[in-house]
Amino acid sequence: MEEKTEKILKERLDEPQYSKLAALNNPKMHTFVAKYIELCNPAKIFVATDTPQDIAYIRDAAIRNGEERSLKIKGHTGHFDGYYDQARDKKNTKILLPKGAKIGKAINTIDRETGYKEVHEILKDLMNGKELYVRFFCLGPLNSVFSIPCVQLTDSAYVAHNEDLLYRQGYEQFRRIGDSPDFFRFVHSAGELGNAVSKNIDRRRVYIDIQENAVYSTNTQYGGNTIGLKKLAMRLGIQKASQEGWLTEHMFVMGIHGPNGRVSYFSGAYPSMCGKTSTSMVEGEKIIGDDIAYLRRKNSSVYGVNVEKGIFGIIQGINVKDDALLWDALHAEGEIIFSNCLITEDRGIYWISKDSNPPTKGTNHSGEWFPGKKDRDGVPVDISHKNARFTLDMILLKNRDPEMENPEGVKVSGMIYGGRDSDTWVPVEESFDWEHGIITKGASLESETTAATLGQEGVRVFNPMSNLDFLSITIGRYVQDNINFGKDLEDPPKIYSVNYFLKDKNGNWLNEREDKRVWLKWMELRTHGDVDAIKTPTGYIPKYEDLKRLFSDVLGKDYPKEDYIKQFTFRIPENLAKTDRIIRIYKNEVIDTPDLVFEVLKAQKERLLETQKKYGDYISHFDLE
Ligand code: SPV
Ligand code: MN
Repeated sequence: MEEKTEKILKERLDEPQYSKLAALNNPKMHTFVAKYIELCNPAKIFVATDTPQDIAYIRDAAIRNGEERSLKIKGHTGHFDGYYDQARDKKNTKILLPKGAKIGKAINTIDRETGYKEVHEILKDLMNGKELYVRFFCLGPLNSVFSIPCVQLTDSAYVAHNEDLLYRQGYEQFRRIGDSPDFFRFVHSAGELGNAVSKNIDRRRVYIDIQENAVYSTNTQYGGNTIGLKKLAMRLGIQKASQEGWLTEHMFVMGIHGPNGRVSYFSGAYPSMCGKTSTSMVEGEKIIGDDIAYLRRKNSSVYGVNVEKGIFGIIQGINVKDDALLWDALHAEGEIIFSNCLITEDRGIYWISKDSNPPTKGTNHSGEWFPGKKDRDGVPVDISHKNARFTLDMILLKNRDPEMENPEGVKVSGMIYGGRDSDTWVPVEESFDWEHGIITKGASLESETTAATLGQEGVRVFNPMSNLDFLSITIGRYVQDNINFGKDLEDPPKIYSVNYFLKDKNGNWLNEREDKRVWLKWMELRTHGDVDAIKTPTGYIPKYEDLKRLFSDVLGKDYPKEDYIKQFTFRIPENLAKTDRIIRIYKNEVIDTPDLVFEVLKAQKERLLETQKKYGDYISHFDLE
């Protein structure tokens, strides 16, 4: 290491911590750590290796410094973020954009020099009086072509503890990479605390430096803003993937059981709160990951891995009937962090719609809570925050597929795109081919806003591949990367859309939550050509007979023909409006739309118009042709 770096590290670290750092032969990492120790000026520094003792030190520190409290069930802890620090801060999350670079207005940016200076001024002395944790992790399985080593600096033991549950330990991976500069860097400080929460959220910043593969996060605690390896690393991953010819996707990866012991792997992208985690956790199937996937090409197929090894999931609405597997895990002994839930007097946990017996007092993110409580703006305070979360290592899950640690990844047979859509897409549909799927399903993904977000309900928001919030390259380039990725593969994954949120004219849901188990089985069969399908202008839909059999086999339910007709009636006016909307967005709001996007969307529009001429607006009789 450089002399200056060595001097800083020797001065600031005690001998055991210094030796742990010095044992890694990576001068770039050493310089980075020394730079932020000098700037942020913590009182104390702890360097964690992959040993159980070091991991336990972090876990205990979170309790010791009041960021977490022990709960009734062994291993469970509760944590609160500040009342106004409960979600990803999109406004203050910015890509540091180098001079002259153009990325399009859909992506939040700040001039690199200005932003770099601003956040470094904020970081100055920000860890005053606090302990800094230096952590090493690995994105993707260890020792694999997918692995990306990461170093995280944080003054929050809660953040570091979350990462222990969510990511593979990476100290040994750092040993393996030697002096390679190819790693991601994260600096986080919760800043000054009051009542154990970040006090100065006006100086909350999440700045992403794509030039240095670094992210700086200040004056915030909420996981989506602070857990470097999650959505912050995703921006760096998207850029890296784009340069190297692979994909970083906001996708689950899961194994679906077919006939005769067959398991086929699927990945799936859905915007937040659209059923991504619950799909990956359905009964009877196997989970590899619930949130982020890396996908690479090999032997003319696609292979995928879970970037993480744990789940940071939304807890609202999890109930014994619909989420049996998660319910069991959340009630068993084991290391679980509950963030922004209600903690009852007997140190139990409660969340919105857990069961029909809500407690009448307790402590939540707003402090002491009671029914009818309002915040300072007169807004009612729910029993837990809508975005309240649980963090667990997937080792606690019975349906965890050990293949998740396979350094080769799993072969992906199908990719699914799903959004919240009350009236346009049918519940499940297969695209004609790779390009058609990427363009009319992935790149055309929209989702309706819910009561869980501010503003009007039911407004459609464009969210290509459910990755818009995390893009660090232009939308056009990202879509082109996706198109290129599957182009000349002999065996590309089939691409599907799903829609769990169809409603009838009176606003009633057309499907039950568990119906998705049938759609998954149908897609699995389709990838092997085991069932036929009906061609529509937008893709292939299931035949009634196949669904009837699957509803009976999978759910033990009858599936009346009327239900099929209601759900799978093809809606031409809505599909035409959607196609026009997407064409308009790619024309007006995206600076570098590939021509192919317009060609494929226009061809789809032509098919819709022709079909409309022949059969009218609403068609439920394709199968009678
Ligand atoms: C999401 O919102 O998509 C999440 C949680 O997975 S967060 O970490 O906030 O991104
Ligand atoms: Mn997510």
